[in-house]
Amino acid sequence: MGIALRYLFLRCYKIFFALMFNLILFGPPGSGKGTQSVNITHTYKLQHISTGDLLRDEVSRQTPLGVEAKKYMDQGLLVPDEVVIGMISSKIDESPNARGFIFDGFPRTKAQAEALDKLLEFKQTQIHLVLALEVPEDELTRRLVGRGETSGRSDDNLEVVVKRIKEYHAKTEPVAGYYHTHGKLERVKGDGTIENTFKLLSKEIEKYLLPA
Ligand code: B4P
Repeated sequence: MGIALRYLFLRCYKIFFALMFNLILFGPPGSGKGTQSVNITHTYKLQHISTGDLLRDEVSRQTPLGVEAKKYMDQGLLVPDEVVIGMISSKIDESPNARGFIFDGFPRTKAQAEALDKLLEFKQTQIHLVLALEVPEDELTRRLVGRGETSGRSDDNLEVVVKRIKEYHAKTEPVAGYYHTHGKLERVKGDGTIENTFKLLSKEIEKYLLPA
């Protein structure tokens, strides 16, 4: 399809079928969700919602929620669903005029995925695409332990990273099956450079949305 025709098609699609474009960036800890979200947010002008960042903010302000969440995060465990779902709901409400959202690190359980569907349905929108970053486990460990050497993040040490990856396989990986069943999942190789991974992700996004 020529560029002009593709542009016209995408515009019509947006007008008739979707007033927003909502994307989930999915993958194991250290797969680059946070890193790539920054590039995607900048290029496509989507509103970035990272549950990891929101939780770390609560922790640093020592709110009751943060004090509770820290107990789980420091052990490499997922924070309870009801805490995370409540946070997401108010975050979506803060940006009623967003072009769309990029959900980074959320949903991480099937209960969170179902809750997100309900929240978006209430706002007469939906998840359009789920991009799952695939990175070998030894590379995940290398990245996170490497970051821990400079970031001071209490969950980026070998012992906790191993638990986070285990928690991912037990509770989060099944979420990919949920979106696959709904025909929304695309797998993308995430073990190349940051730039190459961004190109692969952009190729998938631009089937729906052009840069703003
Ligand atoms: P998150 O903050 O979501 O982060 P993450 O899984 O650690 O990493 P991400 O995939 O974003 O990797 P990043 O780009 O940072 O979670 C932290 C904790 O919060 C969880 O363990 C959990 O306890 C809690 N939590 C969060 N959301 C939750 C939810 N929905 N429900 C329950 N609990 C929740 O990259 C990692 C490193 O790799 C960086 O140093 C980066 O520079 C490097 N890197 C990235 N891409 C690279 C590349 N292509 N090549 C080389 N290095 C790369």
